[in-house]
Amino acid sequence: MRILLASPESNVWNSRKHIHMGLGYLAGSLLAHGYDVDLWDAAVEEEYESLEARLRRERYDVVGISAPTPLIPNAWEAAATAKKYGAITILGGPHLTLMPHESMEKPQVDLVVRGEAEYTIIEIMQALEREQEIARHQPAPPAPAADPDAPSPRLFHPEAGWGSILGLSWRDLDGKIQHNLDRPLVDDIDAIPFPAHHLFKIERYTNLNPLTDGLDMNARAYTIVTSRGCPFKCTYCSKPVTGDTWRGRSVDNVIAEWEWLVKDLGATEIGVTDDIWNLDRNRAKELCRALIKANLNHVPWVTIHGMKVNNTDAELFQLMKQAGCKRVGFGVENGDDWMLRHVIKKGQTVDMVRQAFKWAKAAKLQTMGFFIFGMPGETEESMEKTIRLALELDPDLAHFMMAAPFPGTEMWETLKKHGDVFSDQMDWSQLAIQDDKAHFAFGDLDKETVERKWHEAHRRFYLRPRRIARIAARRDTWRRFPYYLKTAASMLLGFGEREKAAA
Ligand code: B12
Ligand code: SF4
Repeated sequence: MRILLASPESNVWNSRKHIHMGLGYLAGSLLAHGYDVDLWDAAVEEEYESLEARLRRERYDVVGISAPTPLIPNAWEAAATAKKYGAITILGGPHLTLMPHESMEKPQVDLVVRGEAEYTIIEIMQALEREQEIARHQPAPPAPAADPDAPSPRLFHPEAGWGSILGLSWRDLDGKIQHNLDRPLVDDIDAIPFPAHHLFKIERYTNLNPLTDGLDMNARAYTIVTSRGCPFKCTYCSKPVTGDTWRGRSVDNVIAEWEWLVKDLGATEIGVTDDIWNLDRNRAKELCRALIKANLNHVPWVTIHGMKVNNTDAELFQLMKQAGCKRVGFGVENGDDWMLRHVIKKGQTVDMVRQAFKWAKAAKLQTMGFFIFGMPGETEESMEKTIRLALELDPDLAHFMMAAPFPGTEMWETLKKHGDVFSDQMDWSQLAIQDDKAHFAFGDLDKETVERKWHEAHRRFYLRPRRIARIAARRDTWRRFPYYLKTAASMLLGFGEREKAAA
């Protein structure tokens, strides 16, 4: 049985293209069980060959499509295309874990998988094999389509064992949608096969931080997940798949994958994409020592997402530097302690942030800060404090984002209770976090003010003479000048859509 795993893409501005580890893990699991699997990632395929063209050129029995919330409309579209070419369609990923029923109501979606899926996907393939056997004797009727031009949803024989696959949503022979019990998080994550890194067309992906390192389309930038989950509950954070418990891989298991990336696949940069890489500080230090011992510290690596400021110390940053780490990213979020404590609930203070940056800079690591604007309860004054903190910390890269309410988060619940912007007709594609539009107004704070402060943050941070001089002195700035101009247009010089309309 041939399987294509696909990631659709929105037209949201994004500075980088990273490999999709969810699909990589699923492909790794399928290969380990002897299945024939290919990847199609719109981020790097679309300009060469559309999904439709691929499906026309090659026949796949199953097409699996991944979607975070803002990409779900693209995923439905991709499923409709796959269905046209006769494939069984499976959707999975964060949005499907949150809202499986919504997608099961689409006739072009045959199966929905909730949660981690390395084991679920194998059980699905096995059930499909049993299903083929059964269908030889008693074929399942297609469900009648309301619209004769619409695709018919696929119905499945319960005897094939569909009902016992945890984390699966499917349709029985009466066309009734069945949501099986949830699948518990995988306990022993060392037992999961490595992601199929070798299947990615790695030279088409960008380096991990093109904004500071140049847009190198030929970088061999891989990512690695050394742990899954996070016990914190920041009110904006959506982590439906990896969950609220932290599960670390053993140091030996991580080193084995790292060695494969460096020695066999020629990685030139590695990104650690854990939710919270340093929850267990001792393990983080052990991992650094092991990278040094295994001579893997000559390939630079960065923490893309997961450093929490209050799980750090000076020794950790020094060890990271010796282990080859080039840059650390921190969720700073806000410059106002009241906001951090009562609204964001991040379990950190502004002083903790200052201390972590000091240690990281002393270890000669580059720094990156993530800042959020427009959380419920935010004021113009708290946003001003955030801008001032960004200027004071002066990271090499500051990511300013506008709060995006994902279902399942505390922020979503707050807005549902008090806000008036939500309905069942939500346009999910509007929830992209790298967009230049505020996603909601709350209390006295209107969208225009949030957008104005967000643009102001970019201008005040990036247009400082010292900063411009630093960027101008870099050789690759001039190599990628057109790309810089495009970024500047949307973030530095631009106005939000609403500001433009009001002007
Ligand atoms: C690295 C990362 C990125 C990278 C790489 C993107 C990628 N697609 O992997 C970059 C920077 C490019 C990125 C971009 C975006 N990201 Co991102 N990203 C992450 C991060 C930190 C790690 C992803 C990861 O490796 N997870 C580990 C793997 C094992 O889990 P997984 O991908 O969920 O896959 C498992 C299951 O979901 C399931 N599954 C997934 N796909 C499928 C498909 C099928 C058919 C099946 C059966 C199962 C299945 O099986 C997989 C194995 O168990 C996560 C946080 C997190 N912990 O997941 C955020 C996260 C996924 N990102 C998020 C968002 C919002 C985005 C953007 C939409 C941001 C934007 N522009 O607005 C874009 C979308 C880009 C895209 N095409 O997907 C949100 C999604 C929230 C939500 N409710 O949907 C997360 C959860 C962060 C957060 N806490 O808010 N991201
Ligand atoms: S933002 Fe980071 S620390 Fe907070 S809950 Fe999400 S993963 Fe955990």
